[in-house]
Amino acid sequence: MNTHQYIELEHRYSAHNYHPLPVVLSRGEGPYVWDVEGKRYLDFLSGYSAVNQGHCHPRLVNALVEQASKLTLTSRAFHSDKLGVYAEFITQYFGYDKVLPMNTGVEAVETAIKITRKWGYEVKGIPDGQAKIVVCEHNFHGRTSTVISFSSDPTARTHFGPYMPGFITIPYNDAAALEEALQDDTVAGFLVEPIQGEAGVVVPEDGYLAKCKSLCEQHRVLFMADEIQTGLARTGKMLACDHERVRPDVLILGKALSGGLLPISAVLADEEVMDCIHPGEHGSTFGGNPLACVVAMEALKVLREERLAERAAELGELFRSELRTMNHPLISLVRGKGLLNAIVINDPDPDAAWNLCLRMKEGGLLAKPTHGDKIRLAPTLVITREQILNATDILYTSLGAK
Ligand code: IF1
Repeated sequence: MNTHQYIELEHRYSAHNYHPLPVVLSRGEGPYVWDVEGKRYLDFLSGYSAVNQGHCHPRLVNALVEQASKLTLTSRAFHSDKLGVYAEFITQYFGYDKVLPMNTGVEAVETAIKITRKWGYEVKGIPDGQAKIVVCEHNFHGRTSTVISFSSDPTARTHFGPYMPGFITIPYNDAAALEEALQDDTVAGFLVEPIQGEAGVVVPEDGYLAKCKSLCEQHRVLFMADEIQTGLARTGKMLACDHERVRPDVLILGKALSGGLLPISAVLADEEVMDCIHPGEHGSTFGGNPLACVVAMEALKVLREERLAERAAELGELFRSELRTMNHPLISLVRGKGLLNAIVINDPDPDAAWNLCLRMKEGGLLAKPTHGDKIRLAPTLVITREQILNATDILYTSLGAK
């Protein structure tokens, strides 16, 4: 079959819950993917930062294959020989007392919400049923019914009600707004993306996270960092919070925790928080399965041993500098940190960003617009300097004459 036939098949039998770029991929290796006609592309979306280690990293594939032939799932009805080893590894890796392993990112966000509410009642002493969590406008934390309840995006919310109560929305990048919200002593947590990814890679001002963490400490509120997209070396540090030396009370990870091989997520916290959860109160069939434990440990080792955070920092500077010196009238803004970047397209045509992505695709560079006029540009972190420069050449050519 060819591209058109694969797309037709998907359209016929799969729900229309996405509008993908018209490309059908069949192979990935490092920074590259190939379509069914054998054309090679630089992947500048990287599974929305799930493939930080590069497509099909050999160490991760080997770890997966080896464990898959031994034991993949015990459920949590029994122990496995991998969970304790993994839990020790990841808690020491990030410096927390305990981890609660889940699968998808939104499951980890839901887990963080449940743990924070329970801590609010049982430790902070909030009257039962009254705990609130502060969230930011233009957030993206996943697509379950609870999480879209506090989305500010009509597309995410319309006709999915009734909505989960208990959330207060404030403007992003506005510590004063958080201070005001925290006057309410029924607030248990503040859930925030260190950089708003889906909103178009919105980087808050320097010091914002540190100010918010300090306010949370003053008001005995848990600082809950959703590092599902910004974590794991993507922004040039192991965690985006590390840029401000902020230590979240609740750390939420996903995506590249598996290097894109299978869904793995995690919530990390110290015992005062994590020990509010007792046997039978939370979990999932696949959470902490031995296959995920083995892959996640290898994925974290690869990030460190291949120095992918340092690489993201260095190549991110190069990339933004190249984009800015292009000085192309169609690019009104370049923003990002490390290798999580976006350009804002300056064109009245609502399809301008989409059409630019189509031209980039023809040139061998894959990316997709977010919220209309912004194009996220997030390669795998194993990309080389030469490949970054190749990508900027393709982008420049696709932009057309000034
Ligand atoms: C889709 C967006 C990105 C996330 C943050 C939690 C989750 C995500 C900060 C939930 C997931 C993914 C979801 C995917 C596309 C992608 C995305 F455009 F949807 F918003 F990256 F920006 N917190 N983001 O970014 O993790 O449950 O998906 O594992 O739903 O289309 P998940």
